[in-house]
Amino acid sequence: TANSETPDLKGWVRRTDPAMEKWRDNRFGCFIHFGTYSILGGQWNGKEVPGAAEWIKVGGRIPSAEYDKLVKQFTLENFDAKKWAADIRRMGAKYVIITTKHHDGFCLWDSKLTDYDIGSSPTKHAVLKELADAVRAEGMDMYFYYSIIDWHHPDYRAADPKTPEDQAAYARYLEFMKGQLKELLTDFGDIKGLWFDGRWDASYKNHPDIGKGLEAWLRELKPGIVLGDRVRAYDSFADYNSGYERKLPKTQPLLDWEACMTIPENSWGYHKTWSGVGRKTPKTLLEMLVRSAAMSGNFVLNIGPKGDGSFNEKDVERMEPIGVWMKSNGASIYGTEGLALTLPAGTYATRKDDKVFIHAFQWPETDKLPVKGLPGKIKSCTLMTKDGAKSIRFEGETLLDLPLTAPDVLDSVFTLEIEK
Ligand code: H79
Repeated sequence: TANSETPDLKGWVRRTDPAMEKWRDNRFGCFIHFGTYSILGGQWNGKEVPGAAEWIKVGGRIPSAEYDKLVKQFTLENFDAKKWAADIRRMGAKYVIITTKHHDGFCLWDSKLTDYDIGSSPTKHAVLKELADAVRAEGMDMYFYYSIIDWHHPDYRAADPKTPEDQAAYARYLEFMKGQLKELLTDFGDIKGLWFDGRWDASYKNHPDIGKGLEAWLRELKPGIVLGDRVRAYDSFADYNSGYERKLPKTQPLLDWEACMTIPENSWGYHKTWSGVGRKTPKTLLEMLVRSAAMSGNFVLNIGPKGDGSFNEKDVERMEPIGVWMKSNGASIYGTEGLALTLPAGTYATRKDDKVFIHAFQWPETDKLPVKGLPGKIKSCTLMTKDGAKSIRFEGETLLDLPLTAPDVLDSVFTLEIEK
C-alpha cells in the first residue's frame, strides 16, 4: 500500500493559489506541543517514563482517573501568549502550529462539545485565542494541529467498527470532530490550515472516504484552507505531504512537502530530562532547515513549553541562535526553492528570482568553492559576514580567495546574482 515514502501522485494537483504560495514562501514553521502532559514533563510518580512525553498516559499506563486530575493543575501562571509569539517570530518562523487537541483528547480551548478542556481548568487564559491573536500580531500565520485519535471520548473507536453499536458510536465521534473543527475555524480568527494526526487506527485508515469527505467539508467551510495529507487515509495526498516526521526526504520529492522535527530524539511535549539518543544542536537543526529549503520543502521545528506556561530553556537555547542567523540570512530561505547543483559536501543551494544562495555548513579546506550547474553566468557574488555582505571574486562558476575560516559558525551564505 502507498505511504509517505512511496507517493502515489495520481490525482495530486499542485496548488498555485495565493494561500498555498504563502505556505510555500513561509518555509520555516514552529510546532508547539502543549497540554496537561506538559505538567508531568515525562515523569510519573517520580520516575522517568520511556517514550515521548505527550504519550505518557500510555507509556506510564496512567489510569484515566489519575491522568484527568491534571486538568485541575493546569494553572499556567507563567503563560504569556505575546511572549511566546515574540520569541517564535525572533527565531525566524513564519507560521505556528499548536496542538489544539492531542491524542489524550484534552482541548486547549473551551469547547462547547466537551468539558475535557481548558474551560474546566483553573487558568483564566484562553490559550488558543490569545495565541492566535498574538501570532498574527507578530505577522505569522496560525495553523491548528488536531488529533483524529481521542483516548478520552467514549465514542472514539480505534478498531474498525463492526457492530451497529460501534458504528453508531464512531459516527457520533466523527460528528463531534466536525463540530470541534467548526469551532476551531470559526472562533479564532483567520486560521490558515489544519494539521491532522493519528490516522493509523483501522477505524480511519480502512475507510478513505471518511478523510476525503472531511477534507471536502473543510474546503467548503474555509476556502483556501491548507491541509496536510494526514487528513486522508494513506491512499493519496491533500495539499502537501506531511509524512516526514523526525526525518527529511533523502532526495527531492516530486510534490509539496513539510518535515516536522523534535529537538530530543523522540519527545514533542515538554520533557524534564530529554533522555534518549540525541539532542540536536542549533547547527544540526539549521542544517535541516536549509536542506529542506534546498529540496523545496518546509521545515517545522517543535518546542514543548512547560506546564506552567513558560518555555523550556533548552528549546530557547536553540531558538535564539537560529533567530540570529535568520535575521541576517532570511533572504536565502523565505520564498526560495531548491536548486540541484553539483556542490562540495555540506553545501546546499536555494534560489529566488535571479539570486542563488550557496549555504556552506562545511567550510572548504581550500580557498576555492567550485559550483557546477548554475542556471546562468554569475554577475556578482557576496559572502555574508558579521560586518555585512563582502564581495567575493569568481572565475566561471568557481568562487575564489575565500577567507581561511567560515565567517558564520552555523552556516555561511554566498549570494550569487545570476545573469538572466
Ligand atoms: O504529535 C507528535 C507525536 O505524538 C505524534 N505525531 C507527532 C507530530 C505521533 N504519535 N505517534 N507517532 C507519531 C508515531 C506512532 C507510532 C505508533 Fe504505531 C502508534 C506506534 C504504535 C502506535 C505506527 C502505528 C506503528 C504502529 C501503529
